[in-house]
Amino acid sequence: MIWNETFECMTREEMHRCQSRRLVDVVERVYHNVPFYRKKMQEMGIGPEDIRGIEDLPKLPFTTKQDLRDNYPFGLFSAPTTEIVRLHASSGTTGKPIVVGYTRKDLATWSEVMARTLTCAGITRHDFLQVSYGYGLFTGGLGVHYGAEKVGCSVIPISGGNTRRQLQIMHDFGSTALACTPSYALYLAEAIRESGMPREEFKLRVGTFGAEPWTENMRREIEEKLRIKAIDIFGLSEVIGPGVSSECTCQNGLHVFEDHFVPEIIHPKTLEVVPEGEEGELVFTTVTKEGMPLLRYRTRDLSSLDYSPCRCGRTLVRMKKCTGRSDDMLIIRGVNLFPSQVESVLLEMKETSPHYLLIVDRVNNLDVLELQVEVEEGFFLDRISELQGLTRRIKHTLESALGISLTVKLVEPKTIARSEGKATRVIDKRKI
Ligand code: DLL
Repeated sequence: MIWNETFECMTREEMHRCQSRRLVDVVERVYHNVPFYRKKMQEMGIGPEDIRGIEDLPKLPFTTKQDLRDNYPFGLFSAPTTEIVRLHASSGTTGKPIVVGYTRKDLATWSEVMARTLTCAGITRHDFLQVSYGYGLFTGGLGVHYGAEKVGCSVIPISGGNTRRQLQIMHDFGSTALACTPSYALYLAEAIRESGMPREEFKLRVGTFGAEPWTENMRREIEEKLRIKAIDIFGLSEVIGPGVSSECTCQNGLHVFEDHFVPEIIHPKTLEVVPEGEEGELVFTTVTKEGMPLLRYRTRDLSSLDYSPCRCGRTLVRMKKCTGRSDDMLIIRGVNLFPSQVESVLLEMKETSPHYLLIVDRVNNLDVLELQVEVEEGFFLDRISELQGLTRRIKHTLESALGISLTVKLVEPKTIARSEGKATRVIDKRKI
């Protein structure tokens, strides 16, 4: 089944015309409403009249996470706050989050693209959908929720965590569909096995998984262990949240909802658009958003685009499953984390040096994070109680700054290997 055949199955020419019309409108909008974009365009010597269609996209300026941070919190909004009806946020490169604002129309767009996403996975109003993404500032929970209500599913807004309760509800309510991160899906699979509840008593048949990279191997493992079809869904807060693209049941690339989010692939160094099919950095222009439209937003996610037709009948371009990034952002249990966030917290503490190492691993299908940090020279603490106190303080400060739990290990000065070039800050042992 296809949710919206008009937009999901149009010819390439029709899609071009649709994107062109919408691009012209959005450029006009941001030029007049967002000083940041007006200034950028003026500096480049272009105005809205220079953008006549989608072929003019490469003339427009890029937007980066840094730009969002510089304009924190609401500087890139293109609608007055009286029109903004929802705010969401995700981690930025330092302590400050990235903030996004939605108008009522944006929420309707979001529900629409999420309804398409769920339909792509074969989810219908006959399904009981357990939404185990976090609800809150993170876009996962509420994003899936509204789309699922639009489809007419029986939505179970259980949010993340509390695995025992997840299993009980899944069992007792007869959940047929599951939405969560792929790593949590694997964790749930193990938990079902350990609970001793027979798999036959569960009705689960499909899952829509995303918010972090996962491989074909992981897909196979989830599909075997949970005995379901595992569908990859992609999105980012800056663009809308989940609902940017989704696999269909062919599981061969993710259909981008390109009538709303126009994708490009650029070379991360030269910033030139690469030829079709080549891998590079994904860039999105939101052509229908009102609250915070973005021009050529650099996601830092690596992928490629495939315009060939798909067996499902959708003509929407497909992006390759994302498995890497062109920056150092880590995703740990669905939470985005930059090593620089850890560094800025450590730099504020006089007892620790900025020499540190983040060790990420996956234990029982759950990501675990350990921080090893050197104690400042001359500060080495002899008393165990002092050491424990400092460890607790670092752990507490980081956990509240990052929104993720971790273990902290203090090490003696000069024990973390120094490198001659770029320091190694992260050892990622997860074999996904
Ligand atoms: O993770 C939105 C989302 C929620 C997507 C639920 C899918 C499901 P952010 O927290 O802003 O938003 O993180 C966005 O997560 O730039 C990618 O690096 C990564 N990411 C999201 N989905 C996938 C995926 C949500 N399917 C960042 N595969 C993005 C690989 C993904 N990486």
